[in-house]
Order: sequence, then structure tokens, then C-alpha cells
Amino acid sequence: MKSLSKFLSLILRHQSQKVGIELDEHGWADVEELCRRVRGLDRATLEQIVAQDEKQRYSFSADGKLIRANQGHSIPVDVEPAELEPPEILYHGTGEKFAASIRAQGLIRKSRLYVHLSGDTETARKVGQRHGKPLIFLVESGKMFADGFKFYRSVNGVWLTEHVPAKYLKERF
Ligand code: HQG
Repeated sequence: MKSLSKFLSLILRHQSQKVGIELDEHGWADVEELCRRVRGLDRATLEQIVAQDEKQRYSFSADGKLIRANQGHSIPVDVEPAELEPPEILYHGTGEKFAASIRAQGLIRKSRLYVHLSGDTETARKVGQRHGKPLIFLVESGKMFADGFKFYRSVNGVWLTEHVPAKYLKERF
């Protein structure tokens, strides 16, 4: 199940062509087609993955015919995250190995469509641990918003923005 869920992330966020399906402009894949193309996948399994995912990574369309990832894409799709005023402070968990480059360039989105930010330090730490020894940057999102930067929140609660210049970052010890 875990490996199927990981594979689903790969298909719905990064490489749909790997199983020969196309996502529409909003990132939706056709459930029946997906199940035909991925060995071991059927609707019941998909429903279980969507319901049990600890980060609520996936959503079905209202009619249940389509499925998409809620955030995390590198494929250029518009999953219509809500444009919102952020809290005064957000957090970004990363690996210590990236710190020097981040201090110089700020946070860049690299292969993804957005820089991903967390509302709490616990989540940020988990995100950072994926990249080795974790380091948490504090993001002055309130100031950024006041300065005209746009912020979005995906339906599963991840904050997104296109770039965080270094002057809005502080390291959290
Ligand atoms: C770093 C997971 C050098 C950035 C998570 C990060 C998240 C820089 C890495 C979501 C940099 C990219 C996204 C700069 C940023 N120089 N490195 N200027 N600016 N970086 O995986 O934020 O479990 O693309 O700090 O929970 O780690 O997949 O992004 O370390 O929500 O659902 O470049 O993915 O969600 O790594 O993770 P990633 P991320 P899932």
C-alpha cells in the first residue's frame, strides 16, 4: 500500500507519462484509466489510499471519476490552491547541507511549482528530515504579504509561494 501510494505521487505529481496517462490542466487523472494502467490498482485500493494518507495528499473529484494530488507537483498544472493571507510566520524545513545556498539565494522552488511552507515547526522538522540533518527556517510571511507576495494554501494545509528572498528568512535554533 505504501509503495503504491508513493508510486501514485510519482504519477500524479511528476511523471504521468511513466504509465502513459495525461493529466488535465488542473492535474486530474481519470480513475478508470489510471486503474487500467497501473498493475495492482483498483478503485477500492485507490479509495483506501486517499482516505488513509496521513498528509491527505490526494483528492477525488466530486463525482469520483477523477483523482489528483493536492500539492507537490513538478508538472505544470493548476490545482487551484486558495490564495490567502498567510499567518505572520511560517516555517520551512530543509537539510543543513542546503543552508549556505538558501542564505545566499533565499528559498527557490527547484523542480516543484512552489516553495512549500509549514504552519508549525513539528511539520517543518519532518519535511527537513527528508534531506538529512534538519534545519528550520522561519519565514516572515506577514511581511512578505504586506510587500505584495502571493501565498496559497493547498486543500491539505500546505502553504505555497513562488520564492522567499533571503531577507525574509531567519534561522530557528
Ligand atoms: C531546498 C513533501 C539550495 C529546499 C514535503 C528543499 C513537502 C534550496 C529542497 C513537499 C534552495 C527541495 C516539498 C536554495 C530551497 N538552495 N537548496 N536556494 N531553496 N532549497 O522535496 O520543501 O511527503 O522539492 O529547502 O512534506 O523538501 O512528498 O521540497 O530542501 O510538503 O507529500 O531544496 O514534499 O511532501 O526539496 O518538500 P523538495 P520540500 P510529500
